[in-house]
Amino acid sequence: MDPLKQQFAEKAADLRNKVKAMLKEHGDTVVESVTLDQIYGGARNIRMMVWETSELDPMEGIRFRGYSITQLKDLLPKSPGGSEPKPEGLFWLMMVGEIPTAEQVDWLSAEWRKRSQVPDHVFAMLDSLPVDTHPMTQFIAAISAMQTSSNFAKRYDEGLNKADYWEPTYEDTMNLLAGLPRVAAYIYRRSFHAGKHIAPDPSLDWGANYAHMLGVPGEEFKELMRLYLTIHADHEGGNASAHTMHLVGSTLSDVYLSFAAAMGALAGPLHGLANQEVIRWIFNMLDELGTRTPTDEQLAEYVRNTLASGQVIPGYGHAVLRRPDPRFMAQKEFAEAHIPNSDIVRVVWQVFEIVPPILESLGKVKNPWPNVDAHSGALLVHYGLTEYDYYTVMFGVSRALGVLAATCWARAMGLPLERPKSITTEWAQQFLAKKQQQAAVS
Ligand code: CMX
Repeated sequence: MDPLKQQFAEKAADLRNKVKAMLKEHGDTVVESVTLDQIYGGARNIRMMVWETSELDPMEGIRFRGYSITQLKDLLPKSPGGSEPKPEGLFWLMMVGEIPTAEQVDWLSAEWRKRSQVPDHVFAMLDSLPVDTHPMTQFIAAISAMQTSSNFAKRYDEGLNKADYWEPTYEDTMNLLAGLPRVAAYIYRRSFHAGKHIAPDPSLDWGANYAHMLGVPGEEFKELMRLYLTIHADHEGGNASAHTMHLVGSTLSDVYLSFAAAMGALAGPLHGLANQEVIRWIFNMLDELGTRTPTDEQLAEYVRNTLASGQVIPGYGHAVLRRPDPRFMAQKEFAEAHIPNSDIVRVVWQVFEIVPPILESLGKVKNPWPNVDAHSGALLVHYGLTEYDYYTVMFGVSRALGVLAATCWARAMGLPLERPKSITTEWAQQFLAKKQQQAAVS
């Protein structure tokens, strides 16, 4: 058994036993009650699922296995001479709960390199799609086409013991992660570079090799990719892509099909697609104003016009966070260190000054601060990756790390089919009427 799989198996067995004992003693403990506002309001804040790999605090932001992004930037292994964490390290941490050594991360890079072969039919299928098909549609189709390699689907067909579900899920996870940068880069090159593909470089780590296959030169962009792929990886279980992965995976659909479904959720403009919307919105604004360096007044007026036309300001607001997103701040720090004079980056920082007070003044926006998507596009544009329809695919490559690690945990813990209860409005009305009657009697 490989070293990561071995550690995972041991930790999973331990947690399974602990959870069993906890539920035996405390299974009927009430955690919290639920209001009608929450039921009608998108289930905000209802604790209703288990997600071991990360936890989101409204004020502090994301913690992966207890570690903040700032801590991870310090603690996770980096490439020689580099200062950004390698995403392989974060995957290891999410899988076993421990910061890996540089050797363990090198092992993982090599293991993914070894498994990175993608079946030819995936590329043939992509080539059969119109070249202007949205990159996320291509990505979802390609992930589904990769499903022909699923170990889990094959083993389940042959009759798989429940206790062993995690094992082929782990194998599928490793294979899918290994092949994903290749597929994602292929989509980029066929969509925007006349199908001139770039072969993988076996000397590079996972993030750097993705940067290389995209065709963006330079060590600085490779560093950006390592950071980007690390910070977008996971945001606890309730966000739309993670929750979709969890829900679909809970039917014992394999990780290829559940990840394809998760990417359908990421492709929505209120979720991951916001990263393309942000930069589109900024460029539309600059084009309309006829300048690359708008004044604060011009920018504020454009923001007010966007709101007046019934649209959201993309990249701002969050369902859980109530402070500037640490993932935004990590990208800002990268830009401050490497490209402080980039025009487009400066516009993003100016938007960061102007938008929050305007959103706050509406009196209804719970979080006026930027989220992860507010900064990423400007960094990519600066390094020459200007085709913003592609950006959500990059988010998806990163998100795979978290949702696949979490699915390994769900399989190992034997989490059951997810099936929450829905209500009708008639039920709500009758429920309220009954409550009023009871109150009148007492
Ligand atoms: N611009 C304008 N209005 C906004 C807003 C924004 N950025 N963020 C929230 N609001 C509005 C909501 O539309 C809602 O208005 P109505 O009551 O008229 O429907 C009101 O403020 C209250 O919303 P909320 O409770 O603050 O936010 P939600 O939890 O409902 O929604 C989110 C969260 C992210 C969908 C929302 O903030 C939004 O649409 N932001 C812009 C899109 C975006 O950046 N999405 C990416 C999020 C990160 C990610 O998943 O990648």
